[in-house]
Amino acid sequence: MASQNPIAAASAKFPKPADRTFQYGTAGFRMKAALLDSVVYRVGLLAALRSRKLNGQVIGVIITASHNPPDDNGVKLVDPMGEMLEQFWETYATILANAPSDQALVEAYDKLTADLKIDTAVQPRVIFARDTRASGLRLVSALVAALEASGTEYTDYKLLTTPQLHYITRCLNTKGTAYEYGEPTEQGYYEKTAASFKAATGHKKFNGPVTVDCANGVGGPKLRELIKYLPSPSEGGLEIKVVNDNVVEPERLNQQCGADFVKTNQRAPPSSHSTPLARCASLDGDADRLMYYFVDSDHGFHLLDGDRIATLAALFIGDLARNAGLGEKLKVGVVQTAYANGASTSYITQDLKLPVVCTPTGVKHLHHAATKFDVGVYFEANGHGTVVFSDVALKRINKYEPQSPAQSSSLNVLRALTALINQTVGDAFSDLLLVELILAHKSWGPKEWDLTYTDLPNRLGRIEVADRIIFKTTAAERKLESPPGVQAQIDGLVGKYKNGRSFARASGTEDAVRVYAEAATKGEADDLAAKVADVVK
Ligand code: NG1
Repeated sequence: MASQNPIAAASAKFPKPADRTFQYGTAGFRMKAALLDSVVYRVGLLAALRSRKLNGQVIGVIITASHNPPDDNGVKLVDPMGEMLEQFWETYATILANAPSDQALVEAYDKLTADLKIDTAVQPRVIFARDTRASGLRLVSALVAALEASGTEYTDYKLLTTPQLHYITRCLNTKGTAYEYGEPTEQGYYEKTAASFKAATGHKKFNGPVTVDCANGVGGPKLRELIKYLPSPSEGGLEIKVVNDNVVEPERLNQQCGADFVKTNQRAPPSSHSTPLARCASLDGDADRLMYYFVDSDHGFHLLDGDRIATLAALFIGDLARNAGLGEKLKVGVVQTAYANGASTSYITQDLKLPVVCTPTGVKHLHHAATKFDVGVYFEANGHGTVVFSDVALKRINKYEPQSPAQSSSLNVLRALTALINQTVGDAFSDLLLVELILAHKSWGPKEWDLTYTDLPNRLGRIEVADRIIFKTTAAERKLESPPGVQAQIDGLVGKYKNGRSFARASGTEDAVRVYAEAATKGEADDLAAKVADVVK
């Protein structure tokens, strides 16, 4: 009987590995690609349910494992406005992924349909894309099988960066409404990004090229495409040098390059031959994270991470709002996680005089908190983030009548920024162009940007423990409430170091506990991290 149900029949081709339990976490489902076929099939079913529940709005599915090694892969859902899947539905994803048999899967699917009062007459619509991993196409076939078995109308956008799929999802769902976001195509994305970048830059000059390491991932070919839409260097446009864009050999993805390599190792990719003060940037494997860095004349390496991008954006947007005459009417705020360098937090609150909110790790938390401001700037230290403008802020910016030519020019830049910045999710391309145009407006090189504040020396460690689940946190992950007594020991250690700060939390994406420490000197930060790691072990 079971084989007559199309969902069970198709599921039989993608059996669940018996010994595995899956969990939809901060990064969706992510693991060795060989284990993912059943998971992707079931995510396809959930996408259909989610679209039906939302009256046929388009749901996005992206197949990527971002900065993970080449033989990993992953899958994530995108909600209609381009945001991450609503948190409650993560539980439903987990239920479907763990149904032990084809028949149990059908039962779980039917139960969700009934419990969530889903109207089965609604036509579900799903779009999807993937990064350049070798396993991507195979996983797409599992996804398509689910979409066909559930009667879903779908479009395969083939290779896209994650932020591009978020953009297109939002465009499709807002088309013809007052909130139309753009043309729902890859070309529409390039056109909107390029036109707004040009408008925001005006006649400002770029001080030399920027070299972009694309992690040998999907960002390489897509950045080359975007460049075709930007003004050329001979027209006074920005020169972007694309490196590490080998997607012909997928095993090179994220290897010795990319944003995660640079952030974790605090050094440039070995292939980099950057000259002093030249601007360099690295994307991750699906182009949603961005890191900047440069070397100075004694070849010292300087990292300009997500905290730096956030502070630069907050500084510039705050100034623009004031200069446009909207200072009192736009509440700008910054959202960070516990991993933000303490010096960046002090700079934002004391120098920029802007409020900072700290949330748990994972961009969905930051994004949510950022929407509480008129203009919310949010970045994880690892370079994933964006700026979101509330509907009220957009109305104010678009309706305001400038009182002077100076106000008018600031207002024009601000308006262009609202279109340039991908408000659905962190987008390395729009973040890159944002940084570049800010530096051009300020006539700053990377050194001037770096001098805005001095990072506290810090150390991030990864500790393997017997059971990471026992590590439970509070205060936006800055304190441990369990195991009992551990936080008191950490506090005791921290108190012994000048400018000391440290916390431990279970990773949401790896089977480990992460320990972060910062202090007045590098030696002390390393020492504090090692001592806290001993407490955690
Ligand atoms: P976990 O493994 O929970 O620390 C990591 C990153 C997050 C976020 C997620 C999702 C750090 C310290 N943690 O989370 O910021 O990007 O992966 O990819 O960078």
